[in-house]
Order: sequence, then structure tokens, then C-alpha cells
Amino acid sequence: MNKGRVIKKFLPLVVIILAGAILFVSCAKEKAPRGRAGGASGRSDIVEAALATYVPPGDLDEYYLFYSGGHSGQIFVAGVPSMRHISTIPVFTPYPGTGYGFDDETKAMLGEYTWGDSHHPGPSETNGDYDGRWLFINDNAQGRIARIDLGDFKTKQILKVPNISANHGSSFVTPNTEYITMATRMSVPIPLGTYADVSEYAEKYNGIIAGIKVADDGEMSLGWEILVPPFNYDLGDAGKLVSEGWLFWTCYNSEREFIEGVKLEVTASQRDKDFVLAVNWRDAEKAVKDGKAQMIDGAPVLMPADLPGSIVFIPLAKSPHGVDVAPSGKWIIGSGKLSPTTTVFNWEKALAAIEAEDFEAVVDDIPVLRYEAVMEAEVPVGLGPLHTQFDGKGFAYTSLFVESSIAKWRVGEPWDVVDKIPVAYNVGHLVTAEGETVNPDGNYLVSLNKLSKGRHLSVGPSIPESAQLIDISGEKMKLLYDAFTEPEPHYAVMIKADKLSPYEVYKKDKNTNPNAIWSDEEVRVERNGKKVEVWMMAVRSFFAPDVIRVNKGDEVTLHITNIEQTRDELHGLAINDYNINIVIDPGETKSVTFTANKAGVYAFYCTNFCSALHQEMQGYFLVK
Ligand code: RUQ
Ligand code: CUA
Repeated sequence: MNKGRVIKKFLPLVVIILAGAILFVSCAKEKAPRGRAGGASGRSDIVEAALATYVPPGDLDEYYLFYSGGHSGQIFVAGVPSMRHISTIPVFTPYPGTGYGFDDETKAMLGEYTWGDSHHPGPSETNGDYDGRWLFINDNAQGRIARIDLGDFKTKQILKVPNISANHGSSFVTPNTEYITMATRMSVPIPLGTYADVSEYAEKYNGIIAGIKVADDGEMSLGWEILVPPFNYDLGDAGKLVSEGWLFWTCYNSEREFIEGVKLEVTASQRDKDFVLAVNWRDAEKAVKDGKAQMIDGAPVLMPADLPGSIVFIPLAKSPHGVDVAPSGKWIIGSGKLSPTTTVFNWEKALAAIEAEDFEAVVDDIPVLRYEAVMEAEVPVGLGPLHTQFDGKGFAYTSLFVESSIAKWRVGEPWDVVDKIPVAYNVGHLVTAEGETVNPDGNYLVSLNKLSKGRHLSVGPSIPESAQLIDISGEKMKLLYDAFTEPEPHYAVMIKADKLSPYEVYKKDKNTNPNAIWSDEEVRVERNGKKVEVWMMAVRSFFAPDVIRVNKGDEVTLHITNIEQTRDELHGLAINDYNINIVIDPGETKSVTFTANKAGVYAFYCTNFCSALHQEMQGYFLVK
């Protein structure tokens, strides 16, 4: 066959393939932003799933996914439906990539700790809807809570709260961001630092629940604390609409035992039911204003007796974990790790029961609502229910740890399970798009699985966690994608991308740092005894000054401004062998203070590749 004939023969085929490819790309382009697998096309499920998650180069995802990094102390940011990791926000842990924890300000924010255990991101809300201003996250290890500014995706505040031991039931935000929850997971003697043997657990140990107040500018402060029995307070949620004004926490170990050498998993599973604790935060706020609190370690602490009708227990089977308020606020849904059902409480009935003082018991001055009076349904979701999320169509989705699946069930009569999907494996939290708002989007669900058991290339004995994207837009749930994550995502939130408008640079005229400089003339070095202060400038592709001379033993402070006003033009300042690693975004000023404790010549250089001559962006730190 000659060349001409070959081309002629295959031309139609080439045209068909090309047309197919164009159709594929334009289909994907059209489909991807809406994303969900279609179904009726006749394509295989795998092709459907690929099309539904494929975000073509240059296109953007529909949602932000913020998922907690657990004991890595960070938050990871990904896009949905692509599940591509976009960014890491360091919160409780230094992160050399962004210089977090190396400059004076962030080092001070981290304080004495080099790690934290970030569990539950909670976005700020207005009228019960995510408003894109801030993201809060708790430290499950150190009684802390942090605020991230969604303008620049940076941690702006870490608040350490007295008396809280292991802040797990956090960070759940009220519908207008008045308060965020905090709670003790492991009870200890109060105040922290008090010694009492575990043999005195029942008498001398206590839990604390707290309301963290948020000011208009996002600044967090402690509003109030309540001293509660020595149970383990676990997950929480904030009421909305029907239940607006109330905060909820589950608790386990209402046996109030910690017997040395006897497994807590046994002792804490004796009772048939533990509780959901409900607190009216407005009443708690008022009680503190009325002077009812006593100060313990600098915190205003209320006793349950100070809050008649404003703090109650609701019985919940069995070793409760998650509690989630449905979008209407009427249904409070609690799950017990050892129970095959998830329990729905009717908050309207609960309010009536509180009003009528329809209690079955009183535990440490906290009335217990009568289970039958407030329970609406026990939904047979399956084994090991943990957490529940919602779509906008009247369905709830509950993660089943033991069963490794997700149950979809109807919120309302006949309260039946309508679908189930297996996940790989042992799901903990799950999240739906805008799933904790008054108006969930549904569309997607991410299953945050505790074990992935090697559904990926092997990386040795320790393997990543898995996050599976599931399409929940149709009647049947469909698995779309397996993503893998660093340790260890607990909860996540999915926020519509257009709710966020991060800024592109720090505008020069908005930089209020008194040490900012913007021109060569302002570059200077000042000595005051053994203190040396340097006002430095970084711009493509040099530092001014490029030589810094000090004496051994001097205390050196460098204030460095990146004068760029172009997006992504970062500069870094690393001083070799001095453990200095500062990253300065465009228009930003950072300071670092250290002692010049080693004599000699130390090169410094820019760590962020900023221009063709980035390698030349260097200088010398001379210590005589
Ligand atoms: S917990 S797997 Cu830290 Cu949120 Cu439930
Ligand atoms: Cu500045 Cu590289």
C-alpha cells in the first residue's frame, strides 16, 4: 500500500477518533462542573465516574473540601469533584513549606507546643449558612481552638482555654457564629494541674463544656464554662432553627469509672444508654452576666444548678459518638458505636418536656429527659453508626464503622433505610456538600475512611487514610473516586467554591505592620547595645541589605517586607545553619528574632523560586 492510499483508507477513522476526542473533552468540560454521574448514557459505571470527577486542565472544582489533618496538626484543602489536593494550612504544627512557626508571630501563637490534633473544622455561618469568612478547628490534645482566615487561608489565632482536657467536642459553630463549642473528652481534676489518683475518678475528676465567643472581627474568647460529671464528652453540634440557641454533645462512660488495669472499653459499656447533653447558650451567657459563675483558673465556671431548665441530658444508646442536628433543627440525631440503630430525637417534644419537667432522673443536678417522651425514631441503619450528614432532599447519610458502609435513610416517616453503599474501609466521619447548614446542597459525599488496606501502591506498613468521593445526586449512591490522604482526616467540610473570595496579594496600603518598608531608602540596620534590628526588603531578585554584620551573642531581629504586588511572587529567607526559614507573601512583612550564637559566615538565600535569577537571590550573614 502506498502512503496516499493508507491515509485515504484511514482518514475516516482518524476523523471519527478526533471527533470522539473533541466530544469527550467538551462533554467532560460541560459535565465536570456539575460533576455527577449521569446513568442513562449506556456508558460503563467506570467511565461515568471518570467523567464525573474529571476537571479538565484549567477548569475549577465546584467545592472546597477542608479536611482535618489529625495529629499532623494541619488542615488539607482539596477540590471536589476532582479530589485534587490544593493546599495545606498549618494550624497547630510548624510547617516549613510556608515558614509557619518560624517567624516571631506564628512561633508565639504555637507557644510551647509543636503539635496538635486537629479534628473538626467548623466554618463560620450567617443565618445557618456557611459565609466563607473563617474556619475554626479544635486541638483534641491541648484544650485549644484555632481560627483560620479564609481570605488568605492562614491561621490567625490559637486560643488555649483553661480547664479543658482534650478538646474533642469542638469546633461546632452556632448559626450566626456567636459561639463555638468546646468540651472535655478525658475528665481530669479541675483546675488542670490538680493531683488526684485515678482511684478517686468518680469523686474528684470532672468534665468541662465551654462556649467560645466570637467577636465581629473573628477574635475568639472564652464565654463560659460549665462543670459537668466525669464522663467523656465526645462529639457536638449547634442547634439551628427549631433548636436554635442550644448546643449538643454526646458523652460516654456515664458509668464514671476509670479502673486501673480494667479496660475502659469494658467498663464504659456497662450501661445501656449514655447521654446527649443539651445546653442553652444564651442562658449560660446570661448566668455569667448575672454573676453566677465562679472563677476557676481564670475562667467563669457555672454549675448545672445555676442553669435550671437550660441544661438537660437525653438518654442515648449505646456508647454514643456522633450527634448531628438536621437542617430543620427539629431532629437531633445521635449514634451509638455499639448500637445497630441511629436515634432521632424531636426537639419540639424536648422543649415541651423541659417545660413540663417531664424528667426520668436527675444526674448531678442535670435533669434527664424521659427517653420515650423525646425519641421520635430508632432507624435501623446498620452496625457501628457514627456520624450523620444531610442532603437538601430530606435524606440523611450515616457512616457505619463496623459495617464499612454508608446508609442513606429518610428523615421522616417511615424513617426507613433507602440505600446503602460499601466503602473501603471502616468509615469514620463523612461529609456532604454544605451538609451541616440549614440548606445542604447534597450532590457529593466524601467518606473519610480510617483504613485503606492498600488500595494504592504500597508505601510500607503504614498506609495512608482514604477519602472516597460518592455521588449522592440520584436515588442510588455511586462511588466515584478513591483519594488518599496524609494522617489523619477526622471531619471535613465541603463549601461551595463561590462562597470564598480569597485575596490575591496583601495590598501595600493595607499593610499596617509598623516595620514594613517599601523602598531602598528605608532599608537600615540599627544597633542598641547587644540588640541589632534590620529592616529588610525582598523583591525580584535580591535582598536589601544583602550583607548583615553582627557580633556573636547579639540578639538579632530581622523585619522583612516582600514589596511585590504580583500574585504568587513569594520570597523566602533562609539563613543556613541558623534554622531560619521565613516565607513572605507579596505585600507581607514578617519578623524573626534570634541570637547570633555561632560565629562565622552564613549564607542566606531565597527559598521560593521567584524568577529566572532566583538562584542569585542570596546574601551573607556575618557573625564576628
Ligand atoms: S471523631 S470518627 Cu474525632 Cu470526630 Cu468520629
Ligand atoms: Cu525570591 Cu527566589
